[in-house]
Amino acid sequence: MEACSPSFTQITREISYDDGTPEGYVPTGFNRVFAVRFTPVFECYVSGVKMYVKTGLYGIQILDKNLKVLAASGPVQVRGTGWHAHDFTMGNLTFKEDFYVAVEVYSGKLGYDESSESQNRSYVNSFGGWKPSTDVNYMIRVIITSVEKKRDVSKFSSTVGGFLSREIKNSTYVYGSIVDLQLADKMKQGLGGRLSTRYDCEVDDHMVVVGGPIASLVAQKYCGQAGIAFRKEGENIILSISGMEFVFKSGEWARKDYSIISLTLAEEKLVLIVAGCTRYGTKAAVLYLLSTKAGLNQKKMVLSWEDLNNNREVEFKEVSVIYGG
Ligand SMILES: [Ca+2]
Ligand SMILES: [Ca+2]
Repeated sequence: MEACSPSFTQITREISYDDGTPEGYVPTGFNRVFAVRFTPVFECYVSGVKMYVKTGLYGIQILDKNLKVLAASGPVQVRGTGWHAHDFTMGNLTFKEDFYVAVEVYSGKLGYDESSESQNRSYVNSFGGWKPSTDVNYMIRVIITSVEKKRDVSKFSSTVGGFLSREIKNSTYVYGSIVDLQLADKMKQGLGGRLSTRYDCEVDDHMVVVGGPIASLVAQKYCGQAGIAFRKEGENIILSISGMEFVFKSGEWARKDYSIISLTLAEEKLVLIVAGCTRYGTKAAVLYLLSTKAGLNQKKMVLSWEDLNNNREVEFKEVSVIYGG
């Protein structure tokens, strides 16, 4: 299970297996194709190819791990000796496993590196068959760009009920205290999903944030984005949302509480906040979701709990919705 993965950003990297200086050049011949096998360090597409060549005419090919040609470009006219970079954007071809970049020499010469240890990644195709070139590293490099994790946010649920019947199964529960962890576990057992492995830990998945911002920085961040605030005033805690305020009075500990259930879209994921002013309110919201499940067509709701039977326990029948929007 993944936890605390950083927010995703696109990365571009050059992969090279030579030391940058040529010790020689492959001889010009008929239909000679030279290839280097690349191992991507992350799922990527190819965005550019570099080759160390002399003046001449060259073709470039991208091949899969079985040396089947997937794409080709050229011929390209190159002038002068040195590294020549070519844009080679193929956003539709992505690689997780080894692939090859081949340079076809129509005229001119491709450099090879002998002064660094052979990486056993160089191959030559002569007269129709690929053979390893064990002693050299052909001077071909590739520029890769990580595959961006674009999600289609238009297909996400827009109501709490939709989220409970769909995305919650692929969500991670985030919590800031042991009490909230126990409630998150209860929700998980009833509604699906997985628990974060660590306290107060941001994830890239859809999230269910259990508990309020007083115990959790993650809750603080997403409450802020959803326009929800829990603030302390003396011993009291004030929940404010959509211009309304609900006051938990410290004298009503384990007797009364208010809580929020709120679904928001943030950074290409859904975040369901389930939080009370105290642990009792959080439990009230969890019980409400477990009992009501699908059918909730709101985005945000304020719940009120009152310990009607005076047992200092939260029961579903003691929970009521006082605002929904
Ligand atoms: Ca060298
Ligand atoms: Ca009770």
